[in-house]
Amino acid sequence: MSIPIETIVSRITDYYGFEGELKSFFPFGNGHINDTFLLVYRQGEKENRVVLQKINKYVFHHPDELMENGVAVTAHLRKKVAEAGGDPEREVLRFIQAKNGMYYYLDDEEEYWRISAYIDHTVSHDVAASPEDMYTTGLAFGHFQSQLFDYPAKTLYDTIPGFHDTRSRFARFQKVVADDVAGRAASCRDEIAFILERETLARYSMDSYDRGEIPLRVTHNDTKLNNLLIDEASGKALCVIDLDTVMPGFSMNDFGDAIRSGACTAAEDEPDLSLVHCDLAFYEAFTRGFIEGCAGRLTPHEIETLPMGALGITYEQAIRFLTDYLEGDVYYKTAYDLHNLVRTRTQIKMVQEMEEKWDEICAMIRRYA
Ligand code: ADP
Ligand code: GN1
Ligand code: MG
Repeated sequence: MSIPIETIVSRITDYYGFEGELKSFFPFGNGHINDTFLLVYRQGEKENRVVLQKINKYVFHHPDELMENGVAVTAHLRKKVAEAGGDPEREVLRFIQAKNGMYYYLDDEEEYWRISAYIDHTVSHDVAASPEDMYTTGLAFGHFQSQLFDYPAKTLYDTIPGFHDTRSRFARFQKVVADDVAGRAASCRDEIAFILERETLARYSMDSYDRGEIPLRVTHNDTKLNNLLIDEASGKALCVIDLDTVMPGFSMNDFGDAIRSGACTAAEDEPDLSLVHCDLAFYEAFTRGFIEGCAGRLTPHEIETLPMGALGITYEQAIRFLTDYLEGDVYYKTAYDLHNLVRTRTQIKMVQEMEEKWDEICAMIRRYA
């Protein structure tokens, strides 16, 4: 039995020492992992908004380590933004410290709750509106990687071990298909076959790393379009959020996940596949921004691997959604029974289109190398 949210909010208010009257609170955002709420306090004319999140313990086994990473990484980012003459309050996520100095509240059921400052007058998109949007998104995610270029990677915890080890995810997928615990395998034979036929895609990133061809960097690892806040007034990318998976990783995966989500013409769960396409104008605009944002730090070989990053991470996402469907929806939030299967199909469609347009994509990347 979980504690009612009203009780949690009231305890949090006290624990953090928020002043004023709690005007309202409501579920917020479109994340698939944590439970997110916006809390609005009013003190006279002033309004204070904060974001409350329950950290998903099924996904993150050590929320204390995750918060230690988050606090350290945001301190580093704040320093970089200040040095560049930016506004750290708007350009960097800020976790709020409770009265006792802790960065989370642990409830009686061992659930972890944290608070971040709400960055107002921003929006986040599930689908990109224009190539120009994709260019600023690329700049932001590339710049994020540049800002972490000198971050001591060894000091970060792996918040999800093997997160983008597609090779291991493939092996696990084979087992999940064989076990078929939810009795759903018969309903998705074509999708299973599509994934099993492409084991080489599962091997690419980890094999490249093992051969010493690509470096390990500090990366975001979850560069989905809606993990970026856009300034409402200027329409420019403002702040990279959802920092729970910032840890050592490959540049191609950050590139890839943003292409997977941002170069797609429809939502990740669009049931009508005729609306789902990989838009090359969006793809190219993101590439231009990303390479510019990385500010010369990518090696020539890393740039060459970017299209494989997009293809590989989209394929990995198909594996992840289908794994969850076969396991009975234990990982991602879902709204209906077939949700994870519908999501799998959009990823498969994106993989197919990237394969069809492969030569064109590689020629485009070469122009930016
Ligand atoms: P999840 O891990 O579940 O994806 P996120 O940290 O991405 O959770 O938060 C979910 C959504 O909430 C984001 O996509 C964004 O729209 C919104 N959001 C989260 N934190 C903030 C913040 N500090 N300011 C404004 N919006 C936020
Ligand atoms: C999750 O947390 P959110 O919704 O931004 C997931 C990503 C997936 C994405 C697919 C920690 O992202 O890896 O790519 O869903 N995050 C985690 O929509 O697993
Ligand atoms: Mg998110």
